[in-house]
Amino acid sequence: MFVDRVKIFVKGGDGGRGCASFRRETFVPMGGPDGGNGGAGGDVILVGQVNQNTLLPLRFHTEFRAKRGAHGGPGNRTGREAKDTLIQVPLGTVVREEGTDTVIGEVVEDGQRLLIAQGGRGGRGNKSYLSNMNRAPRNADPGEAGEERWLWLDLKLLADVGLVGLPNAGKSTLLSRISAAKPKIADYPFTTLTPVLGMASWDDFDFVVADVPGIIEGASTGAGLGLDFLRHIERTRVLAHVIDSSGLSGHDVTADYETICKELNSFSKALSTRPRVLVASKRDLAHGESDPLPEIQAIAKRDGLKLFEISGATGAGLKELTAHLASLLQTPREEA
Ligand SMILES: Nc1nc2c(ncn2[C@@H]2O[C@H](COP(=O)(O)OP(=O)(O)OP(=O)(O)O)[C@@H](O)[C@H]2O)c(=O)[nH]1
Ligand SMILES: [Mg+2]
Repeated sequence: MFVDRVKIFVKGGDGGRGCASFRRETFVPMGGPDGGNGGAGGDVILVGQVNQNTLLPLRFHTEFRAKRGAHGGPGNRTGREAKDTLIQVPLGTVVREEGTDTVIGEVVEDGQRLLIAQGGRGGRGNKSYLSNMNRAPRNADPGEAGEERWLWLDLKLLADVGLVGLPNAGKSTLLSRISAAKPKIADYPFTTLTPVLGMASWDDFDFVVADVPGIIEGASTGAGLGLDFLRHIERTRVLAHVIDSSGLSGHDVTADYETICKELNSFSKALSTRPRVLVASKRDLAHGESDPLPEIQAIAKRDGLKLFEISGATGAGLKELTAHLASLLQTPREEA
């Protein structure tokens, strides 16, 4: 199961109590106040982890309470600050407040820290109330309560290229050939159930390719694996639309093509204008009259898209495709 949305409860540690105490020493008759302040409670902080790619661990552990600060002590002893509670999350984690849906922040870099629940300040000890007006203050404060709230964490994968297409089109096969990723590949639809990322490279330029589950009609409103994974490709910079061109799928390629475009467009405006290339897959299987390539070429021409003919089996066309994707990504955004 790929978990990309979890709800968690977080609470910063309470501040330690301030201390009310007076110096008592032999030969010092009227010792002044010497109660120290309480220590601050720990914060709850998210930390970006490049090696992590799901929010799954947070499904089993949903409550995070940071430690309270130590209480102040006599002899001006300040309570120790509590350690922060760190939660490791994958890059692309977006945090929203439950109820209001306000975005609190987003973790996008390795090691990036995002404060999600502040620890309370320590209470003042009576020493800090000492003034000319009050030489013997007896008041000390309790620590401030730590901030607490419910949050939604959503994961959006950060990839440069998103592979989109119908189930069984050959997306995972393509990813496995242009990167070291080992997605599951099989001759049935919906083999890929969770997005898989792979790192492809061309001439020292590395880029991340996301293989997502196949898209079917109605995906943008939740059909099939639906919205969950369309979110993942929302932020890719380039889409590679993979079309089975073996002629053996029994599908009408133009209708298939339109289905995917329609779903992407209705999911998000931004996706509909994303730079796109067409990939005719499984070329090694195509032959004769049933070869749908002319139809795919016509679509490419009509929509002004660059077309790549590839085969995951023979490796044909993969270099050209990888080189082109790399060059698209290296072009500044406005021109890409
Ligand atoms: N001969 C040949 N078979 C291919 C090629 N590409 C994919 N296949 C086969 O087509 C089937 C589907 O390939 P996948 O890569 O799993 O397809 P997918 O698009 O990832 O499918 P989903 O994950 O279900 O959306 C598998 O049996 C592959 O072995 C190719 O270039 N040539
Ligand atoms: Mg797949």
